[in-house]
Amino acid sequence: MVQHWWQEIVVYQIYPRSFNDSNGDGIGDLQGIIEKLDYLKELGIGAIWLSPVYQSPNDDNGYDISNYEAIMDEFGSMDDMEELLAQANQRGIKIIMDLVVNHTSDEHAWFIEARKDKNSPYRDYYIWANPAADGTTPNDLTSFFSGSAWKFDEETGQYYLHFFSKKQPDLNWENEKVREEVYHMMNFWIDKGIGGFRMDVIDLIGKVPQEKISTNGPKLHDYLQEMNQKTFGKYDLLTVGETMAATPENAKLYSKPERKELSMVFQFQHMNLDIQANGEKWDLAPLDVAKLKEVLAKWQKELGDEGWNSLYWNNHDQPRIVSRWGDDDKYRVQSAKMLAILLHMMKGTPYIYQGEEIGMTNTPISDISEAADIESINMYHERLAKGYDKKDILASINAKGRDNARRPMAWDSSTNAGFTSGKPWLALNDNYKDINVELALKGPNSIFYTYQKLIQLRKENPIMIWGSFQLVDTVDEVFSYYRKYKGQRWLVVTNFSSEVQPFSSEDEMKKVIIQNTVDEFTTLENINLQPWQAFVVEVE
Ligand code: TEU
Ligand code: CA
Repeated sequence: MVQHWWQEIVVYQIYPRSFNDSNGDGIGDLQGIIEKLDYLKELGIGAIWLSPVYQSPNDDNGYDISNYEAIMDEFGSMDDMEELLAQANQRGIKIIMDLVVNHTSDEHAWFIEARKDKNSPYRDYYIWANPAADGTTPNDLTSFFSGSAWKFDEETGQYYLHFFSKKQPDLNWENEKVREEVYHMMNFWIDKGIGGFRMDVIDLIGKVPQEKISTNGPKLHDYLQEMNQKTFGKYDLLTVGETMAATPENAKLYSKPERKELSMVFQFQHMNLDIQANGEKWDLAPLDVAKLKEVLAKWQKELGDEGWNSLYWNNHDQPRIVSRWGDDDKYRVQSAKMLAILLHMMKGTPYIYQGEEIGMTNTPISDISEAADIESINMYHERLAKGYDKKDILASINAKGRDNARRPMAWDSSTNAGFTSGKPWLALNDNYKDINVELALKGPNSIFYTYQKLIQLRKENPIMIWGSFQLVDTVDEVFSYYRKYKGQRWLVVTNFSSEVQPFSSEDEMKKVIIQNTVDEFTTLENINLQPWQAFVVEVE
């Protein structure tokens, strides 16, 4: 297995709008990120995944791009971007750009031209279809943001496809000119010295809408191999595909080195475990820890030697993990540390989402007027119209809404947590006086120092990167596994519950690697694990 730098580091995701505002307009920006690079250096991360910073009308907060080679006005200028790249690289931190090429904004020049005229040279950059015989939508494909995936365009009397908002028309990847435009843009950014790309909904680019095929279309891997060959394949860049329909089997197709596609993918199977059968993300169900163990162990096993895993609990689309599957009340610190140890000790590249390292929590709302995210707002109106109870709809948004991840970062206990000197674009969680970076850096036992130690351990111990994974058979709520490498054996033991749980091992322990309590271990036999207790020990 060839070794790559992106297998040895931890990536930190920044959602620029909510990270740090340097000019008092209430919106995070690039200069604000530059101000915090030393903080990220202290955490020890090796790369920053930057959510989109390109020009955008912000219908979907930057995931609707109107110019791929210009910076969004609110975030700053191309000079600021060049300075961020230089300042990060000086600190040994690479910048991973967010590549959003399944769709553009409807304000992109290509779409403005395309919608003008059926004979425009840009018409086939997008996906158009005539109305059905009865005048309605071409078929019943639906958008991820509620409603039909087809929008009627009066000007030329045809529908265009949009799997996300109406202002995010899908690009037609069958069109070679589209592919060439994308590759040209990617090389523009590669030439600036970026460390790689996160690829937004990349398993949608092979879609065949006429046959209602969305993910895993017939030409998906052909396109990825062509993209690799025409852009990043010549360099050693980190490329991570967001693949909502990935399975351990098809994930090998993306990350098997000899296939020359991607470094790794973000899979969603663990993220979909607290959803009712045949439901949407909003149809809540409790997490079954036994299922979580089964899913994550399968990914560890299947991609063990034939590909590479990403490891994540959080991102800008997911609720805060300590609220979702930990305990954000009595055991917030303990459970957040347990979740960090459990994830970072697995085989793969870990991703930390801004605020995860200090245990930031979800931010409940009591009225839809407090929501900013188009996905939540559209779902609210759609379900209200279908007769759902408003209380239930808000409960779903409070559990799974994307604004939970987008509340501004809490830097200190001053007004607006030091995020902005102005009015924040989205209100902060009012617990920032108790949960912020300044407090975290002071407290020797903060969640931050658990993340910092996990990152340091990864730098010092090849077993964390290259060791094999073997699940240990335990009671349902205990998630335990070995990592083994060149005769070394580490045993990871976590109590994924707020109750005391039994654990016993005949392994003879050598030393404690990391733990979230102060227990002194003399034996591993017949232990009563405290709520959310986690430890890693080296064993004979
Ligand atoms: O997300 C795609 C996607 O899968 C999301 O719709 C996700 O499943 C859902 O939001 C879970 O709550 C990517 C980006 O990460 C997201 O921010 C964008 O809104 C979307 O694509 C369109 O670009
Ligand atoms: Ca700003």
